[in-house]
Amino acid sequence: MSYKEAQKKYGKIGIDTEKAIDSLGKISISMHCWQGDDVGGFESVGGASNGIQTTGNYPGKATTPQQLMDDIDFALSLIPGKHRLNLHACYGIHKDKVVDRNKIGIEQFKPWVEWAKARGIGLDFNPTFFSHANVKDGLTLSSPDPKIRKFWIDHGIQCLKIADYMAKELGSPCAINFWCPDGYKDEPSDRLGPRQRMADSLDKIFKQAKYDKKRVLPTFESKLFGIGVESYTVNSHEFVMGYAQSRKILALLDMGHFHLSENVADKISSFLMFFGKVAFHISRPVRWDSDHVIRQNDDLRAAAQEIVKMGPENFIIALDYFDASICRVAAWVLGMRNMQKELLKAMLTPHDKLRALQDEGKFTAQLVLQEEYKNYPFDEVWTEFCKRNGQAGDESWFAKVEKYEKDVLLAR
Ligand code: RNT
Ligand code: ZN
Repeated sequence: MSYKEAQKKYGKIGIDTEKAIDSLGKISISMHCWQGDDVGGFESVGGASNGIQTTGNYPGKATTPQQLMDDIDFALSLIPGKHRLNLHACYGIHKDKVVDRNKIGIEQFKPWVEWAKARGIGLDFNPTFFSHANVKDGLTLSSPDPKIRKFWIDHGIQCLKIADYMAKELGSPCAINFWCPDGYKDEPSDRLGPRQRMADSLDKIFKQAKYDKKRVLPTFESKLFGIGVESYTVNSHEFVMGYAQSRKILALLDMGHFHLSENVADKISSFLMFFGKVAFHISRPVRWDSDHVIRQNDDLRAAAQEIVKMGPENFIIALDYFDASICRVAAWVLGMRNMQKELLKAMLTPHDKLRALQDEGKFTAQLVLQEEYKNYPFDEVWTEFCKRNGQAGDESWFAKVEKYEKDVLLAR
């Protein structure tokens, strides 16, 4: 089938494929730098720890800022459209001596800002509350030790300054996400204390930090459990919802941070109603892991459908997964394209028509059409979108990654 024929077929169900292609081109996804080196960062060679874990030892990992920048550039060259980069504080670029987290500043992020400026792309940011000796007994901002709390409060304050600098320099709002691993492996005796200390520490950060609220968007991420913190996480879904709502910041939903049988997409409409904007970590949970490379599965489909129905402009869409067992560059490209594909599929679905069937109680027709529309000629529209963005719609990008792997990654 040609694009023209597909366009006609979609036209019959009231879908304008040109409009869909246009809208998809306007969506910038925040690509996570940390897929490039297994959440390693540039402070030490120790790798990810204290609440973050990767598995696998695939060769070719970026170990210097230049290598990571090269890999990101290469990945972006295979993804249609214009996107953003999501940086973590542990990716600061240090000169002779590593500046500790409570002292880092814009100096360590100038090279990234220059990199982004030269490419005309925006940056998002994250304080790094893990992979550090000051994660004491698994706790950061909720630690009973005031010295530990102070260290991490200072880190949060510095990071907000850095985010403000990024947003100002690049003329693009910067989302800064707070995720802390704080929690306990076994039944705690006190569930309230850590949460009170967490709220107090966060309040201190947001009160003391200097940043422009118009260009810096703080988001706060919840989690059900992690490996080693199976019994209690301080920043549970309820805690994060309550804190974010009362402090007028955004709550962030990570698709991998709920019970496996929970429908994360179902949460979006409530978030939108009460926060006005939804921050999202697109990920894929498998058993206990929350960070597999995203696939075009039902969960991603459902999330994309909600995003499109509620208006993509109301979302901060950031990817969050890390797989150290496969080619890291391929993982980036595949995940970004999968997200775009699901968004496009959602744009090619006649939601008004389906909504009317729901309201009229015509549930048989609703079910039948929801299923039949899944097999409409999406690929022709996707290929056209890619073509207009100078990309191939099929898997031919992978041969380029294989060549890059042979020439660049394996030569490291
Ligand atoms: C961890 C959270 C968090 C991290 C990143 C690296 O479970 O999902 O978002 O993945 O900050
Ligand atoms: Zn996340």
